[in-house]
Amino acid sequence: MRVKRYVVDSMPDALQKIRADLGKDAVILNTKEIRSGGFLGLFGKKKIEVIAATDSSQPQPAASVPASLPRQAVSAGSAFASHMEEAVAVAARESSAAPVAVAAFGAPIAPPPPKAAQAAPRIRGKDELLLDEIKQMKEMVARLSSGQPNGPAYPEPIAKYERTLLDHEIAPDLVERLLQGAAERFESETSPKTEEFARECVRDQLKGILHAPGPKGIAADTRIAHFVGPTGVGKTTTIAKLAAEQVLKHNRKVGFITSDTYRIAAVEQLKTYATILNVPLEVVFSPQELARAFQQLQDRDIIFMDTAGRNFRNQMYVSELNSLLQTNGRSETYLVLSLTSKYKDMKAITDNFAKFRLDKVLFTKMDETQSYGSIVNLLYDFPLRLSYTTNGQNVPEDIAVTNEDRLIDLLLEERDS
Ligand SMILES: Nc1nc2c(ncn2[C@@H]2O[C@H](COP(=O)(O)OP(=O)(O)O)[C@@H](O)[C@H]2O)c(=O)[nH]1
Ligand SMILES: [Mg+2]
Repeated sequence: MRVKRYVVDSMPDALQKIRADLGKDAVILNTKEIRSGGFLGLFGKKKIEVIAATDSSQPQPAASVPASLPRQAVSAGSAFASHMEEAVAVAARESSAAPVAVAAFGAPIAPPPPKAAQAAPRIRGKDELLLDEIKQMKEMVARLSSGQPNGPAYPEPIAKYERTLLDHEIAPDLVERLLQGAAERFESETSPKTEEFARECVRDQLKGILHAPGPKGIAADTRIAHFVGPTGVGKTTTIAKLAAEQVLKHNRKVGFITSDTYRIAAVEQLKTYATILNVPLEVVFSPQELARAFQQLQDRDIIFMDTAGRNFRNQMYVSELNSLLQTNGRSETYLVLSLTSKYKDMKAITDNFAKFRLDKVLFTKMDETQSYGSIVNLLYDFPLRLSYTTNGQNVPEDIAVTNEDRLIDLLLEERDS
């Protein structure tokens, strides 16, 4: 989602700019008359301020839209856009006469739209994706509308991070909390109020969430490492990467156990890596067979246990899997999550697992996204420790212990969106 603020002389000007910047599917979230220049806001030139958004992060080729279209309807290019136009049109109509607040993106915006303006009931029967996008948009409008009435919520050098952190899909209420913390320090300390100091204040807030004492990676005395998580996130591939490191770099004797017997291909996949690395593999079909598997692998320094990715939104599968996990001190359980998943799903899965023992979280597919906010969301919501991040399909190289400082740099980098 991209949101932009425009200050223009007339609505046709705005439409033209929005089409060029945000593409034909952009929608207008709010419009307002303002005075620009002048003295204390008086005698200034009358301008129109327009806040527009698009659900796409890529600019799209502009379609020609006649300037006579109603002001909320930038285009009818997609089902999403047209539904949002409808919803936003109501919001704008209902709130146009109300006083103005200043919030996110430094843009003056109207107070929260009344219930009638909520979009979801208007599009019953449309697919889930559509609902999801509209929900995001609703949250955005609500967030824009919840600003404080007397000026920007944060000092300027802090405020600019709001957009960046939201772009990374850090939860809006968490962004607010982080920036409030950063702003408090920025204002209370005697350090010069520079951009660098502002960045440091925001950095420290993020670090407070991401950092946990203790080793992130597989410790030298780890005896069993379990990997759990949904299907297709990259558990087996990650095990191969980590096992290679243990064999090649640390000269440890490695063993594999897999309980993923739901798909023949899954066993074959691990068998292939086992052959390449010359590592014994035991396949278990039930918790009762585990003892035998451990017996077979008793001479191994470390055992990697691969598990079936199932629908872990279903609590029953979680309990079943939990019965396979060893809980002695030298074992640890890695929850594997893909950064390409929606945070809501990650949270539901982690919630189910959190009742059992999870130690660390491992994020995969960093190469497939530019939004890393779910890492922050997850570590804020759950007492897990960061471990590794993977960034590609190549075994063994595409993995590293997560470097918080580097991750924070990425989170604070302004993106061209
Ligand atoms: N782009 C990318 N693909 C990955 C990464 N890790 C795993 N994959 C791919 O994701 C797919 C599923 O991986 P797999 O290990 O079988 O997942 P599992 O079902 O959780 O065991 C495979 O095609 C992997 O090559 C990663 O970090 N980046
Ligand atoms: Mg697998």
